[in-house]
Amino acid sequence: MTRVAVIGAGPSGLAQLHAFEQARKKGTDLPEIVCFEQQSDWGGLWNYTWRTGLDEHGAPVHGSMYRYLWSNGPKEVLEFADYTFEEHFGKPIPSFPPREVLYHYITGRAEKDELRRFIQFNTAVRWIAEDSSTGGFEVTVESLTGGHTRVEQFDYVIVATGHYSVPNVPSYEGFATFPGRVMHSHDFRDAHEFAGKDLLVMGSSYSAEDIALQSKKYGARSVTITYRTKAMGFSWPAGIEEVPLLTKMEGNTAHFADGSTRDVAAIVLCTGYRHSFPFIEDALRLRTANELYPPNLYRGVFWLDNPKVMYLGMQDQYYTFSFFDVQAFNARDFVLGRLTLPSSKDMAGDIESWRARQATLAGPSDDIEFQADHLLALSKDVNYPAFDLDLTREQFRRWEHDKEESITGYRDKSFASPCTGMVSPVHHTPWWEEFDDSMATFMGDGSKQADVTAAQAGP
Ligand code: FAD
Ligand code: NA7
Repeated sequence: MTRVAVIGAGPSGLAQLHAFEQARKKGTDLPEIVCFEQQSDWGGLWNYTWRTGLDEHGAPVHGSMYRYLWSNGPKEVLEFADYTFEEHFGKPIPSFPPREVLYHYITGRAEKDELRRFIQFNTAVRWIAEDSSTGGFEVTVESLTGGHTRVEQFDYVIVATGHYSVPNVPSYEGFATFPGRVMHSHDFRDAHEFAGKDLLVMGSSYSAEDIALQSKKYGARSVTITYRTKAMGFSWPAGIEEVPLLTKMEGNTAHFADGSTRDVAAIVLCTGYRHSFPFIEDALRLRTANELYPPNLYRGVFWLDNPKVMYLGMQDQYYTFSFFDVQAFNARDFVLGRLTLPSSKDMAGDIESWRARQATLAGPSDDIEFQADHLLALSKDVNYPAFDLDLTREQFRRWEHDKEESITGYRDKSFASPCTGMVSPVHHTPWWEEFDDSMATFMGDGSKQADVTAAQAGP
């Protein structure tokens, strides 16, 4: 029997299992699907852990999410087309939910599908190698609870291990003698840690933006953000400011490229992550920066030199859950023989044309159009349910505008579902004043607000 290995049970891996399960429900005989997940439960990054450093098995902690994390984009742009928020929660909910609510949504669909039956938890993939005698793969897995290692044969391998877990950690002069804490955003867990302190945040992307805001919200005395290429340029609340790149630390004193200085008590490096696949042999290993169209992946999914190896969710991400779904439908249909890939030369040409366009992108608006077009192209040959993709393009544009208008207020806006057209209610408490991110509080009286939305809703 044909065997398919899915590595990881985060949103991408679960999307893959869901895609297969959808086919099975429609009468397709499935190959044997085995999903290996090194953690004890599913949800990937959304499965919050307090741990940092090494996990209970002595392996690097996968989790990079932190307490009080709220969705950084409207939930409407990531909604599963075949399992809407309204279906899951039984009522419309606001557009920017906290982590626990999104976790509930992602795993709710997986529960409904009973996907646990495909997954071996506490099982880490240690090595994947081509098996030239069969044309398939030898996959070495380790049971973390039993301590046993075994080798299994598979015909297809789908890598869904994420790429926001292995931190990119630069070093700057003076870090070694800095008398405070230097940490990467991967290890950031609770903004209360910096209450009353002067904090230095390095970076100018999503993590820097959010961790600076979180830290101020939960009581940091000041937050200085140091950027390498370009300031984010938002209208920051009092107590947050952006300065050019750090040149060195001298004791507690940070020196910046414009000659200014600040005394700080702690440093958070929001300097991004590395795509890391130490468990895949060289010939199959994706090597890429965090970009929208990584090299050597046809459709952003199929490994050019051997398309029986597929990667999900490896792009820099504007679209997430629905994008993973459409990728997973492509991978599924290839495995089921419903999707035929072009010649290697044509696949290489296609990758190059996307990457050539990628090289011309001038900023987030272009990026969003690019990724929406990518999603559209991926949808063409598979039967993923239709949703209003053009509405999501517009919503992303509005979201960008909302952030420019108010970096502390953009999460208070409301959007319409691209699947049902239902307009979300506005959350009962402005995000900047909401210190409780629990699902109970979030859901508490959300329904009471449903009737105020029509006046405030945009696209
Ligand atoms: P992951 O969620 O990383 O899951 C990968 C899974 O693979 C994990 O469960 C891991 O344990 C498992 N795994 C890894 N290696 C192995 C191995 N060798 N063997 C077995 N199992 C393995 N996206 C949004 O849409 N909205 C947000 O607001 C948002 N906020 C974010 C905030 C932070 C701080 C970060 C880091 C990311 C955020 N993201 C957000 C993006 C996030 O990448 C996606 O939402 C999503 O989690 C990606 O899913 P994934 O399955 O591809 O990867
Ligand atoms: P990103 O989006 O990859 O951004 C990384 C940032 O780190 C970016 O601003 C980089 O600056 C900066 N960087 C990288 N290396 C350095 C060095 N050596 N010195 C100074 N600055 C550096 O990662 P994020 O963590 O923000 O976001 C990843 C995901 O997590 C995202 O999906 C969010 O939803 C949460 P550059 O602009 O390249 O000069």
